[in-house]
Amino acid sequence: MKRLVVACAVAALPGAAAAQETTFKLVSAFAETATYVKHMTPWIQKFNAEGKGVAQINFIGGPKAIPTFEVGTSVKNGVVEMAMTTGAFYTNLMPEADFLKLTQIPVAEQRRNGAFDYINKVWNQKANLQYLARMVDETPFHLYLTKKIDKPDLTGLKIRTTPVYRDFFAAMGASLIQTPPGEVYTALERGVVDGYGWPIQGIFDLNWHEKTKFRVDPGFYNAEVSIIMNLDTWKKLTPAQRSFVEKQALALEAQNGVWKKHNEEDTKRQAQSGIQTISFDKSYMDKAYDVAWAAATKASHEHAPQMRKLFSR
Ligand code: 173
Repeated sequence: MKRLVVACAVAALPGAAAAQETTFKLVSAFAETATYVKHMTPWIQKFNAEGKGVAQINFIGGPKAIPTFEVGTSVKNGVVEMAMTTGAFYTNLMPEADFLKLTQIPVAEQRRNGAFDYINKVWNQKANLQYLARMVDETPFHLYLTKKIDKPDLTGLKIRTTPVYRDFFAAMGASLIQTPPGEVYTALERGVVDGYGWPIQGIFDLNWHEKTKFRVDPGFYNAEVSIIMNLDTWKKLTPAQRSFVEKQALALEAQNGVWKKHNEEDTKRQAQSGIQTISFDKSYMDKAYDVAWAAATKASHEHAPQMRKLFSR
């Protein structure tokens, strides 16, 4: 009997230590060479340096570890505890995921006006996710083409899409082909697509500029890339771990000012690499929002109207 008690006490020790420090496996839905990963890496280093004895992040890798469109499900099910991804990649869990592209106010303001809490209410209920930090913000999407157009009409063109652009490009008459980012280059190279949607920043990451001839202006929506966590993992954290994670989440968001610089640099670099711009008027952008909110309202009567109120200027 005495022996057994001793054994239990010893066995309890590593358990107690583990409750102090927890490790989250994190995957990226974007390739490891992406600017988004480069932006996140120093954040993880700082997280781990400051989180000794509290919480650590173990970066597993990009889409080679978990395919882009399966990342959301993997976090929902707890296969990994965390991910860097965008809502368009996990609409299989809930249509609302893709509504984050429609935010017209920066994340700091979303935290003040209740949008952030609303997102978390939906993310918790519908996808077993905790929405932790938005790390790409105030960055428009654009349509990129290999062929010239002289009006906003994509009839006869095959365009690479994700849920972000689907309804807008379809409304302009495009034939749509959905691919993860990792397949865009090959699709362009083989002529499978005549263009693609992507933010203003990042087309150089996977050499798409080599195959791109035109960018259509203005941009539309607001590219969202965020850190999400499995909700069970979140609930199990001690108060100290939770406040540490929240502090790090805010620190990551505080760096969102860099996107303005990245966006300006990439705009210049696109021009330097010979990409011409095709410019349409503001009605092009207005149509992008109208089409997206109409689709959102259809997909979620429950949440789209309130999200629209909280996300709009
Ligand atoms: O893959 C995409 O075009 C996409 O949906 C996206 C979303 C946010 C940032 C970058 C790309």
